[in-house]
This record gives sequence, structure tokens and C-alpha cells, in this order.
Amino acid sequence: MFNRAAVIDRNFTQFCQGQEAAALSRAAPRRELDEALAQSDAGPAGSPRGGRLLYELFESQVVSRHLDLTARELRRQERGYYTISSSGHEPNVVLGRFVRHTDPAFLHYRSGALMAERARQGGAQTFIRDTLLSFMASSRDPLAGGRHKVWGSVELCVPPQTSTIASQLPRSVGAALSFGRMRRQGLKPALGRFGELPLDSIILCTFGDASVNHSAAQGAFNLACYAAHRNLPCPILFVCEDNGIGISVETAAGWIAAAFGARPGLRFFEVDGRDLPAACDATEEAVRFVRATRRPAFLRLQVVRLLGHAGSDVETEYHTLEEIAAAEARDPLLATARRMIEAGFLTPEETLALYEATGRRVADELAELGQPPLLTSAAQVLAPLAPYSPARVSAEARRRADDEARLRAFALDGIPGFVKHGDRARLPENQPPRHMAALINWALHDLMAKYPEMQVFGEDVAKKGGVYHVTAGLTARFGVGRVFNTLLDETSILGMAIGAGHLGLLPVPEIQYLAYVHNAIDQLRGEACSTQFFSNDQFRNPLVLRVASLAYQKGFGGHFHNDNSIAALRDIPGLVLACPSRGDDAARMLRTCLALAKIDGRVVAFLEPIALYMTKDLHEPGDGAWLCGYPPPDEAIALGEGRVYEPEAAEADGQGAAANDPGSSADDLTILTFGNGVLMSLQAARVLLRERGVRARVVDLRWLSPLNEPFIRAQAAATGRVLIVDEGRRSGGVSEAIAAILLAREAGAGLPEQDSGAVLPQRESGRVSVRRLTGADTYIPLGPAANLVLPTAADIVREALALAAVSTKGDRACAAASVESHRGA
Ligand SMILES: Cc1ncc(C[n+]2csc(CCOP(=O)(O)OP(=O)(O)O)c2C)c(N)n1
Repeated sequence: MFNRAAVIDRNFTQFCQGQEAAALSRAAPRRELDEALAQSDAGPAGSPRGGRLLYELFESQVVSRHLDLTARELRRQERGYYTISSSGHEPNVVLGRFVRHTDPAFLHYRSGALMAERARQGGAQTFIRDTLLSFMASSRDPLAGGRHKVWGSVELCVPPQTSTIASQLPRSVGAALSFGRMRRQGLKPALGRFGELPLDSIILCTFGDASVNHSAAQGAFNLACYAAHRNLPCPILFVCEDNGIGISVETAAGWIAAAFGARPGLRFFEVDGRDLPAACDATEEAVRFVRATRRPAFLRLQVVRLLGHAGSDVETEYHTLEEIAAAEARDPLLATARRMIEAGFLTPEETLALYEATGRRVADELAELGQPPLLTSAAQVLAPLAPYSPARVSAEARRRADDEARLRAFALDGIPGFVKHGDRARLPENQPPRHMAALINWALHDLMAKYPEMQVFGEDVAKKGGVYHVTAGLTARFGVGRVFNTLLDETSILGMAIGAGHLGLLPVPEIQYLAYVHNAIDQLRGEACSTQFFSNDQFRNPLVLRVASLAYQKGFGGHFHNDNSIAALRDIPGLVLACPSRGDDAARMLRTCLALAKIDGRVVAFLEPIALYMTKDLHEPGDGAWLCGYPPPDEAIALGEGRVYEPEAAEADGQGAAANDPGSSADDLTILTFGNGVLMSLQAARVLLRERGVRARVVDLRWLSPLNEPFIRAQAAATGRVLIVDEGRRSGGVSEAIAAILLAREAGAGLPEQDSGAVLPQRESGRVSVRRLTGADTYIPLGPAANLVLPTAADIVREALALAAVSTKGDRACAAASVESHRGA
């Protein structure tokens, strides 16, 4: 007999009809639901545990159970797509009751009873129907719109969760920490479309017992404990729903209490969830503790896992039938039913009637839904992934900070580059040209003045001003409440940013080196960038991540400090990836990045080429051609907007940019590049022009994801010869994507055709020749050996000459030719 859903369903009925329930009932004093359980049964708040309370909790548990049973049935009928159940985890109903429905909740995937009860508290009438819609991946599912079965709701203040276990913990702590920070700044926390949150809100975060071991979870606990240790408010209730197993791996008995019972700053509670009144007490007390003290607490709620890990899990592979049946005998629903009958609140018949009536309620809702609509096009699926309102973003990016705020931001005396309050003449746009690090620093000051909700944080960013001094002076000017050092844990840094973004802040975290983004990349991939997608853009966690990036550092680093791999970032759906090559661009792009976050809730990674931070010269020592004036604060560069340098620009001072008119000249080739590649390409372009009479236009892409495909095609078509200079790795890097844009007609599965032209971009009637110059697929070695595996200006000259020799006249229907070159091959 292996339909365990039928078994637990039948067990309940048989219990109500059996000897045990009858005997309990006979011995029980008959009580009205409005009576207290017993005089002594008062909760920690002094409220007696009445029959009405237990009845309602029981009802929510039963709703959850019938939803689970229905999910299995829907799967069998191939109308439903989700069978991870909440069965046995129904004790979490107490969290639905004693945590307010206005307290943001980041939940485990077994939260059916919790949500059913929270829906009761929050007056959400359509909980059953909404859950059925999510099982069926219907586009009418009000939160995810059919993109995933999530536990979440706008009206109940529950953002969606992914299936990556423990990944919601860092953001939960980040949100908890933001309450205190916002309060100190006089800002009001608000959560997505739910809106403003009460000031005494706490964060609820639930997870399984195996999940606590995950490093993301451990980092989050550590961060919460550290905050408590420093007396920083961190009002979060962690709840471990301990069923003793993770898929097939048992958690050693006593591990959770051993691991969490005595953590510094973390108050520990534990209770057997099958004892509902006791679970009410423990939860109420834990919630009261967190709300009153603004300190973290950890509740171990003992539950049972029924129906295996998921519908697809064959539990007999690791449990005997006897073990499975023993777990079923410990079913929390049976425990609550027993308690209700024993206390005289319900008879066995009334208990069964409630169970059956709830089953009919769910069935009726399902019948009424019929076959609800599904997502029917790729465009529909993608709609909330990466919202972009160009006009609004542009207007926001060009909006100046209040004049007075700017004067204050740049008014620090005694710091070079800053001015005395009120001295308008010395605002940064009136200063002499500086290198990129200085301009980013000024831009950050300006943006901090513009956005009171903006925060800058990361390792060493405060007093030290970051490893490269890009954040120097910010703490002194804006205070430790807005510019602060974090723990040395990239997962926590990103989690803090996501949580802060959720609550309405504009976080600008820093990760010290590109290599260390990889350390924590799931926080971007799995969490940050998926929130809008899985909530139909009803929840957002805007953030702008600054990363000191890429290679070519002279005299420092080697390997990971010179990391040049961005493939893993480009691969993240919805992530905007920006990479300036010069100071004025950096300032203008950063304004757009903040505007993208502010207006469209976007997640942005801003890659700052370390080697260009302090670069002053372009062609010769002392030419100062890579210094830039600070652009006035009402200038911005739009997402996707590249910069084109005509050959003469390289010849002159590198500062000039042509109009981005692809047909504006008769150049010999186009160099498509970014970051350090821009500088090297301009150096190469001068050699090409002076020594060989070859006119190379250099195109700085500036935005690496999404790539501006029409712009790339147009720049390629302008000359018919394209050299891609990509300092990143040969495999998986930007060059592959550009080559694909130039070489292929694309029509992704179900997507509208991207390139409807039969012929690739061409100049006149010729074909486009493409060469690719990239870094080698390797870690970067220390010292001068780095140059053996990275493109150099001399390589660019060589490749450009080879390309210039190729005729652009050819067969009109011919696809682009591609020749590749990379260092170290
Ligand atoms: C990071 C990650 N690794 C692996 C998985 C696959 N997986 C899904 S649930 C699970 C076990 C989780 O167990 P536990 O935290 O005890 O929760 P339970 O399912 O028992 O409620 C695993 C390994 C995952 N979803 N995420």
C-alpha cells in the first residue's frame, strides 16, 4: 500500500470513528468553545488558552492538510505540478497566530498551516483558492502568476521563497537589521506592494533542521548574534521546523539544541509542536521577547514529516514501512484532534465533521476554478523579470540632489577635494579633472545627498574608505548609520543588501574583489534577481552592488585580486551589469544604476576596473588624457548606451567621442570592447593610424548585460570588420555573446525572433568579418606573467592588422566569418 496520502487521510477518519476517541470523549467534560482550556492554562501573556483558539488553529491545520491531499490528486490528474507538502508540519500554525500578519515573513516550503492561519488573521479570504491556483501554476495565482508554487502573499506580507534551502536567511537578517537603521534615519519601513510596516514589526524566518547546517544559514545566524553582541537591534524570530530529517538524511538527535541552545546573543526556545497549547505558549513568549527586546531568538519547533520529502520521493528507499507508519501515528493532526476531544471542546463526530466539511470546501473551490488559465507565452513569463521604464529612469538619473544637500555633502573641511560649506565654486563639477576613483567617490557623495535612503556598506568601506579609497570620507560625512563596515562574509553582505532593499532602502554594498562575488553569488542569482520574477513584481529588492574588478593591476595581486571572469554574472536573469572605463562615464552610469534600482527595483552590479581607478595617462606618461572632469549631476548615460571613439579621438587626447552614428565615417574596422580594453584599444588605434594608416573606431560597450544588440550590430555594420577585445576569459565571456549576436540569427525557444534580417550586419554589400581577442581560460598568475594570458595593446594592433587585410566585399547571403585569437593559446 503506497499511497500514503490515502493512508493519513484514512487514519484521521478511523481515529475519529475508533475506540480511543470514543473513550476520550466519554471521559471528557463537555465544554463550550468559548471556555478556557483550564484555569491554569494561561499563556505567557496571561491569556487563557480557550477552546475557540484551539479550534481555529485546528481548522487551519485541517485546511492545510486538505490542500496537501488535493495537491497530490492534482498531480495524479496531471493538473498540478507541486507536491512538497506541509503534512506533519501543521504545528507551524502557531506562527500564523502569534506572529502578526504585518510582520514580514520569509518562509520554509512547508508553511501551509502557518499561511492558512495568517490568512485568517489578515482577513485574506481567498487563501484556499490562491493556493490551488499556485499548485496548478495558473497565471491567476495572485503572487507568482504561475511562475512557481511559492508560499507568499502581498496582503499577508510574505515575499516569495525559492527552493534553495537556507538562502532566505541572510535577507531575513538583513531586513531585521534595517528596522533599527531606518528608525535612526527617520525612515519608514515598507515592504513592496504591502506598503508601510508598523514600527515595532519583527521578521519571521522559518526553515528545516537540515537547512540550519548550510553555510548561508550559518552566516545569517552569526550575523544576527554579532548584531546582538553589539547591541544593534535585530528583531528576528528564527524558527527551525525540526522534523529530524532532510530528504533521506537524519539530523542527529539533540543537534539543534546543542548547536543553538547557547549561542551568544541568541535566545533559544524549544517545544514539541504536537502539544498545541505548549506550542502556543512557547511561540507567544518567543515573539514577545523579540518584539520587546529587538533581539534575535531561535525557536525549535518539533514537527513530523509525512508523505516523504515530496511526491516524487520514494521513502521506502531509506525507511521501512514500519518507520513510515510510526511517523504517521505521530501525525500532529491526530494529536490536535485528540486534544480537542480530551478537553471536551469537540466530540469525535464533530471532529470528523469539521475534517470532512473542510475537505468539501477545498473540493468546491477546486471545482469552481475548473481549469484556470496557464502562462501561454514566453513574453508573459518574462514580463516581471526585468522591468525597465527608460523615460522615468532617465529623468530620475538626471534629477539633481537638492542644492543645499549637495553643498553639505561636499562641505567637509580638511579633506582634499572637499570644500567649505557653501563654497559652490568648488563643487566637484568645478574641480580639475581627476582619475576614476575620485570621480566615483564624488558620485557616491552626490548620490548619498540625493537619496536619504541610500546606504553604503561592505568590508573596510568605512574609516579606511575601501581598499582603493573609493568610499573615503563617506562615513565622516554621512555617519556610521549610512556608511558602515560589515562582517567579512560576502553572503551576509548581499543578504543585508537584499533585506534592506526589501524594506525600502537603496543599498549600495561593496564586494572587495570580483573573485569574491562568486563566494556568495547565489544571493544574487537565487535571491535578489528572482524576487520580482516570482512575485510578479509585487516585491522588490533593489540594490547596486559595487565590485572592484578585473585585472591589469601593476605590481599587485595575482590570481583572485585580478579576477577577470564575469560569465557567472552575465548569466543571471535580470541582472544589470555595468562596467565603466573612465571616471566621467562611471559617475554618469552610477546615476543610472541608482535610478534603475529606485524606479524599477532592479539589481545592478557595477564593475569598477581596479587598474583604471588611478590611471591618469592614455598614451604617454604625463599626458593626463585619462583624467576626467566631474560631469554635472544632471547628466547620465542610459542603460545600453555605448561610446564610440573615432580614430581621430585616439589620436588627439582620448576624450572626444563621436556621435554614435554608425554611418558617420569610413573607418576600416570596429573594435568592440569594455573596461581596460578601451584604454588599450585606443592606444592600439593610435599606432594603427599613425604607423599603418588603418582607421579603427573603438566602441566602449559600457553595459555588459543586457548587451545592446542593435547598437552592436550597427557598429559592426559600419565597418564590416569587427575585432572583439574582451579582457575576460575566452569561454563564457562577453566576446562569445557579441560573436553570437554578430554571427547568428537567433530565435530562442518560444521567443519572438530576435533578428529578423536574413543577412547579418553588413557594410554596403560586404560581409562582416569578426575576430576575437580574449584572455585565456586560466587563473591570472602573479607579476608580469599576467600579461601572457591577457590581451595587450600590441595584440590588438596585430589582430586589427590581420582583420584590416580582409576584404569586406563578398556574397551578400554569406554569414560572418569568424577568426579567433586569445592569449596563452
Ligand atoms: C542549497 C540546496 N541544496 C540542496 C537542495 C535540495 N534539497 C531540497 S530540500 C532538502 C532537504 C531540506 O531538509 P530540511 O531543511 O530538514 O527541511 P525539510 O524538507 O525536512 O522540511 C534538500 C537537500 C536545495 N533545495 N537547496
